[in-house]
Amino acid sequence: MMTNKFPDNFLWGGATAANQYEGGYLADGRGASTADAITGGTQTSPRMITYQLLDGTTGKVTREKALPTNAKTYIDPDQYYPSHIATDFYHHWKEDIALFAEMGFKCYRFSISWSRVCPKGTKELNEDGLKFYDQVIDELLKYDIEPVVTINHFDMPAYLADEFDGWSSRKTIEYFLFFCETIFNRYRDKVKYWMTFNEINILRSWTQLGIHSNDPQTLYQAKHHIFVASAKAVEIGKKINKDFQIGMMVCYIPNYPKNCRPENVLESLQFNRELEFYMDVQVRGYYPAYKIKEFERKGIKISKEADDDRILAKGTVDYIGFSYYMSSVSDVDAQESDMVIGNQMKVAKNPYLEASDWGWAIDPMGLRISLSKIYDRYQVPLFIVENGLGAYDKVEDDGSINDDYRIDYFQKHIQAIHEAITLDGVDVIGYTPWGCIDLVSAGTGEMDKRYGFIYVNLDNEGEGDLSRKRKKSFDWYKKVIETNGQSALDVQ
Ligand code: P53
Repeated sequence: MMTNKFPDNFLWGGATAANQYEGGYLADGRGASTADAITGGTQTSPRMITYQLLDGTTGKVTREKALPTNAKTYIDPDQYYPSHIATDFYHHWKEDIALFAEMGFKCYRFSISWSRVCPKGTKELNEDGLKFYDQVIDELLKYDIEPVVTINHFDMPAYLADEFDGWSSRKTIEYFLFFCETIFNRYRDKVKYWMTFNEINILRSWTQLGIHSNDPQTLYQAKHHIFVASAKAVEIGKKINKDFQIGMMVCYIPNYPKNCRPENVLESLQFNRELEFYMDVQVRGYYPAYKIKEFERKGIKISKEADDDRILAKGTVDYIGFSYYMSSVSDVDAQESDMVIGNQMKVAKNPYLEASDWGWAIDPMGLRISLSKIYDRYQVPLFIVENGLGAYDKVEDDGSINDDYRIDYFQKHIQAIHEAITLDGVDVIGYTPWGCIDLVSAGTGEMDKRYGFIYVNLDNEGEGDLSRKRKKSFDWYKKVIETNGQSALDVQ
């Protein structure tokens, strides 16, 4: 029967990631991760990676730059690294989960820090690290909140980056699978929803992949190892519990051609393939023809082991998780000065849309378009695991935070999801707004870019008592969940 409602078991919730939220960076036996060696920043001053060479000299580079071949992770005592404390979920988990429960969360998406469980990333386990996640998961289940686990979100054990050049080594696959098997077994009866790699399409450079060089050959070889690792994780997970739902996760930024000029249409097609490539491999189980041709043209040679193609074909995912923040535009004639920074890439400005204070185009209809495009192409369940508005929030004298702009953003996006479900027939299983509690921005490393329903008292330099406060959007979202989305639809 056609219904006009969100599905009864729709997973409303929120999302975070260990490197941006947990803190507790060396607590209870945790090892350092690459994310711990990236400094803070702002919109105008980029985050830097700090490193040390064998002769003891130190240096720093932006994340776009390659590191010297033998550079090792280095924490400079004079720098501020926001991941070390982040917004301290490590010491506030009970209080924060109580707030999530108060909003009525049906699920909560978080990532497990690999170096908390395996301090070096190798097969040595840190039982105390696992105990932290035991507590978190048990606390969620106490409130009937379904845990949704991202296995790897933008970090890797520093040791693997230092000793193996991260994902450029095949050895890293084996270590990663040990980590997966450990948490799959441990949470076999407690966690059903997993996703392997956060925003697999935008993973790059040392911080996310542990690779010292950024040339396409190294990058795509590392990504091949990640594809194999993900597919193998699916295979292993299903053996541990056949009911596991194991998904992929892509940063989905749909691209529109500026107009009907064929050059722009072709450019846009190619831009979209940069996202589709990852879904093609992980949902269909093989490399698409356009990518094989691109590799040939660019002289990129992926070295594969005999079994790799079988592994990719066997380990296809159960659902597609994706983040959606903005759309982008292709215009072959765009001048540098007309371009906005939508992501790591520069994209042409869309004159029909407003943008956030960080230049991200706000496009609710783009979410309906994205859901339709993805579902039309793959016909697997879709999970919107990130969406939200990064904004400057102001605490008023009376302590209130009136984030009407955020309410407006969510309202329109929830309406778009509803249209995709009821008008287009898209199978959407849930919605977890990003940074449901304030946390460190991945892109800029600052606190000022806030996403939460819950405010955390901490600034860009790490000053603040970390106290939590409900924003106006807190009660608004609570109502949305209580009415299974209806309250967001009633207002126009
Ligand atoms: P921040 C760029 C474009 C779209 C999504 O991003 C992105 C990024 C990376 O900066 O990342 C995802 O914090 C990511 C989260 C991240 C969130 O979007 O730069 O999965 O870790 O925090 C928002 O505003």
